[in-house]
Amino acid sequence: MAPNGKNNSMNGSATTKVANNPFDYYNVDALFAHEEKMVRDTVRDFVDAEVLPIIEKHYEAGTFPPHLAKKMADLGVFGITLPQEYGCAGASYTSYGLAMQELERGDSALRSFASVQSSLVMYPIYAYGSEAHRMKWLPKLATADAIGCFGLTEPDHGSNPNGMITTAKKSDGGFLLNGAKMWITNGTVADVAVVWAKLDGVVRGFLVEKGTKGFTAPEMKGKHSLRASVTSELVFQDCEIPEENMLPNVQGLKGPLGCLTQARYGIAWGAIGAAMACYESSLAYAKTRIQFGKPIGGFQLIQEKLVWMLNEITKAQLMAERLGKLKDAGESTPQHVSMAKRNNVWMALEIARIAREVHGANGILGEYPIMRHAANLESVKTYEGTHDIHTLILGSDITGIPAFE
Ligand code: TGC
Ligand code: FAD
Repeated sequence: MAPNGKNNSMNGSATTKVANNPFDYYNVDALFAHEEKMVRDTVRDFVDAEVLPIIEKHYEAGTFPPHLAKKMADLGVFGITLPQEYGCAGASYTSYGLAMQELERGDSALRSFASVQSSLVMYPIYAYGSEAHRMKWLPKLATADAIGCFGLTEPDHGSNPNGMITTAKKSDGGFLLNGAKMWITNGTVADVAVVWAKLDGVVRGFLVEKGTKGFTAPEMKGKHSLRASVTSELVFQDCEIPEENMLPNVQGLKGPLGCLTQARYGIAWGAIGAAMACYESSLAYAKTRIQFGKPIGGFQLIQEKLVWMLNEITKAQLMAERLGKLKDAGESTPQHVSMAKRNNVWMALEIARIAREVHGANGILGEYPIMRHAANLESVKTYEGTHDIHTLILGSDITGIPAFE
């Protein structure tokens, strides 16, 4: 109440609103369509019921919970924006974003799984594949009866994929693939790999099926980040690919970069989910942890941290919501996506670090989600274009002078 005895809030309950929905200070919710909120709430319930109770155990063990792939498929999150004729949901990009936000509130590994399956495997098959490719793979990938991976990065070519040395050479009835990819999410468990290689110096996409002669996908071990995600090498030694397994409808680096734009969009939303989890835990902790005879949430320095978190989450939500609208209208550019990926992942990682401070020593325990998100977000800040590469993409766009050359 204000000193004059009147309630200062326009709707009469500003503080109640925060208490009821600690993540949505500006009622961004009102900007989403009914179906979009339904998608978000369905994925949110799934994460609360099926992911949060088990994820820390899997993170510690360094395993992805395999049964969750089918459950995510049942929610319709794989290839969620693709047409229904291929067994997909045909939903809006905003729905896709909200689903990614909720998955990453659970763990970045789940959002990674969905990003790769949807944006890096189903999208190129849909956008660059033949009708036969679409019919063969999309329905199976939508139901998780097949798992996919995306091989672009090489041991010596990360930020600069155009330098790739993996080659495809024409052979009788197809191609021989030689080279290696590294850091490939889901490589070991994938039934199909979308692999980018140079054919006569031009980047082309190939569908490499599990069990193909000359193809192996050993798992990479020793990660201290994204521990609940499978990461692999892909090795091709005179790997024989049938002619019909080349994606016919794209040539050049714009093929893989077009897929990255789809996945980076999902990450821009997903990062908000990780930030929400850290903020929610911090707010609850600050209200209950007593030091110097009162809850630490009563100290100005802790309040500043909480306000900073909520302020940044609110800005990130508005940016993602606007980006979703642009994308649904077909008006977004890759640079718009770069800005949101760059900002929102940075914001989430900063929030995770500040959340760890709010939790004091308890912040390093697996009992709280903080260190898991912080460690995961180090990968998220690096993959799909590092923070600095997105800075340079934007710098090039606004000055007209590319810094890469
Ligand atoms: P550049 O000359 O700029 O572009 C080559 C062609 O591509 C077009 N293009 C794009 N098209 C669609 N979407 C985009 N985002 C695009 N960016 C560029 C461009 O118009 C051009 O087309 P055309 O018709 O003229 O040929 O290429 P560049 O070699 O100078 O590269 C620029 C740079 C550095 C920005 C690019 O190489 C880059 O983005 N590097 C970062 C690499 C990266 O993000 N790798 C990600 C690997 S996959 C991954 O991390 C998955 S993690 C999954 C998970 O677990 O969630
Ligand atoms: P580098 O390119 O070697 O960069 C090292 C540093 O140099 C960075 O700080 C970078 O910003 C900086 N730098 C590079 N170039 C410049 C420049 N021109 N100006 C200024 N600074 C520069 N890849 C896939 O293809 N498929 C996947 O499924 C996949 N999954 C991944 C999963 C995980 C867990 C991780 C960690 C990575 C994954 N990646 C995947 C690879 C990821 O995309 C690359 O790690 C990323 O693109 C960066 O490449 P790099 O690690 O080789 O770093």
